[in-house]
Amino acid sequence: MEWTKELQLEMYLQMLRSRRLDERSWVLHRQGKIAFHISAIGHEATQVGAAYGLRRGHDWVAPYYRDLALMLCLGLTPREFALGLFGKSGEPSSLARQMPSHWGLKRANVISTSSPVATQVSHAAGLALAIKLRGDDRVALTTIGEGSTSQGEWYEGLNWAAVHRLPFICVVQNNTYAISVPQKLQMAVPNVADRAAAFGMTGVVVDGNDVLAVHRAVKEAADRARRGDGPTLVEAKTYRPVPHSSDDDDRSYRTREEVEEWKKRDPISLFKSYLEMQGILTNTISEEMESHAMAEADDAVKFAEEAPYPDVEVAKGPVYA
Ligand SMILES: Cc1ncc(C[n+]2csc(CCOP(=O)(O)OP(=O)(O)O)c2C)c(N)n1
Ligand SMILES: [Mg+2]
Repeated sequence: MEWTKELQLEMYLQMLRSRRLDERSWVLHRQGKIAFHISAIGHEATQVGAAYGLRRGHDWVAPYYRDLALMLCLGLTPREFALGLFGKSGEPSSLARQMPSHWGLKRANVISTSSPVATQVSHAAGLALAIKLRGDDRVALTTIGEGSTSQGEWYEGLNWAAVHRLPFICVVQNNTYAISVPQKLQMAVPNVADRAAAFGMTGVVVDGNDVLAVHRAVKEAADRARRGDGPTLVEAKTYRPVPHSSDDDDRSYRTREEVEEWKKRDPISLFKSYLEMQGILTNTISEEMESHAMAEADDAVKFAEEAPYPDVEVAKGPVYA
């Protein structure tokens, strides 16, 4: 697979946009300005690679809470994200009725996210069935953490997708923890993707810190789905270097040394060095991109801080209609 310079720079910028906005969200939380944040830091290569493997805006996506970088690639604006952080009027996912990062973006074919983990998998399998019945050329992609693959919905969704050879992709973002629970207490196999054989679908393990590798894997899965050759389970191995959410203290279940080790595999640093080595990313471009990402985060926060809260009648309304 070949990647143009432009495409690689675009993916790099997407990773940077997500990281800077995410870091800003942690600061807002520590300043006491927002109540909650759940982070995509460390997962940017997985999510940007997956987004770019799709026909964005055409394919259907059932994401999970950690998908900030994925959502930005699908067209969620930083302002819209920030409105969600502050619970302000105009938030597109649920009119600010759900917690932040419970995505939904109608114009981008992103369906509403529910808090119980793995429910998105059955939704995506249903979307994939609808696509097949209509005979269109879309695919349905869902994302999930490795811990949540212990839920029944995950087995049911994947089995269904395999039995009916649906245009379905499940990207498992394996960051080795489900809050405090390590992978070895969730499953007796080394790879989530090893289970693909039991469903009768293609399973792929990929380096989730390598945006190009994830892009290739998801693009191949989407091509397979569009050919009518059925679903794919893509497992992206990555890491979460920050606490599970702003409500978690990760010092209680892992060492600082372990977290420090991650810095050697930070997906943004890795891709940056690669692009510099290839002569694709120059200092000038890099600085421009940094300023762009920072300005976007500044603008989003200012916009959301100044935005009004929803009217009580709107805030009380249902999430699902
Ligand atoms: C059915 C259900 N059980 C428990 C929870 C609480 N919970 C929210 S996130 C989470 C951990 C999920 O870990 P993983 O699937 O590995 O995803 P990660 O957060 O690591 O990306 C848990 C247990 C929930 N939201 N839904
Ligand atoms: Mg996890």
